Amino acid sequence: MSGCPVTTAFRSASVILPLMDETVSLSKTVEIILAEASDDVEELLIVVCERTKPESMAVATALAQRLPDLVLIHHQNLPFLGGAIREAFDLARGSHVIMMASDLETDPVDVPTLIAEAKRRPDAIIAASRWRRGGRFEGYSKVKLAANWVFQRAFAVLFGTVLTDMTYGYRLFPTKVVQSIKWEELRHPFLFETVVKPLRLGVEVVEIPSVWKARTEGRSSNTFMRNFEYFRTGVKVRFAPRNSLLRS
Ligand SMILES: Nc1nc2c(ncn2[C@@H]2O[C@H](COP(=O)(O)OP(=O)(O)OP(=O)(O)O)[C@@H](O)[C@H]2O)c(=O)[nH]1
Ligand SMILES: [Mg+2]
Repeated sequence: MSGCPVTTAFRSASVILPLMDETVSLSKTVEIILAEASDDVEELLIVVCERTKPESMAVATALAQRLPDLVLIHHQNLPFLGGAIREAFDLARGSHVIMMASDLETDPVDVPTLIAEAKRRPDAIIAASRWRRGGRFEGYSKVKLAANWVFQRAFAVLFGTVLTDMTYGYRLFPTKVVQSIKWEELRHPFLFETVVKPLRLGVEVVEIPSVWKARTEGRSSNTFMRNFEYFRTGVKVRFAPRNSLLRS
């Protein structure tokens, strides 16, 4: 029904960690993932670009030296956050991929829960939600919170889904699903594209609650005005012919 290849079992997860200006946050993210889920992790794909800070690069290099079988540093060719994740999708060797950040806003403590759920539902996308009971936002501005809620409700209706959080860049996907879809976004709206395209293709999406905490290190690479680009992405995908969403 979905037009995407089927995944019948969870084997391992490739964890994608895009990196710009994080140091301690990256180390902590890796430490927590390895303490909580190392048996299920295939690889940690740290994606860097020419704007990645030298001190962040140094932390990534040290991790790759300490964990040569696990950590891979990829220098992206496509620009921006979407470009970083799209290239990591194609590199992933695990049966599943986890899209998250290295700024601790996507709480790494939830990685084992994403994986446990994927073991029960290997063909589904497991999405972290800040709006589900048990999840929340800490340190998010009131204006952004209200705009986020209205956006979530409007696009849930437009896509006929009960999902509560379609813009959070913290999800686990079957690798075959992300490698079969034609991705277009390069900037932050990619985080939304990665749920709406699978939804249109009939892929099941399951949510788990998650707590988002504003980063204490580095800065967001997104701007408030860019959030309006998410509308264009949503409307375009909603009315695109299904077969145009897949790679040929
Ligand atoms: N390699 C790479 N990493 C990036 C790029 N842009 C952002 N990142 C990293 O991706 C993660 C998420 O980026 P943020 O800018 O914090 O995005 P966000 O928290 O989803 O967005 P807001 O909530 O709107 O601030 C962070 O760990 C960033 O360092 C990029 O162009 N290339
Ligand atoms: Mg962030």
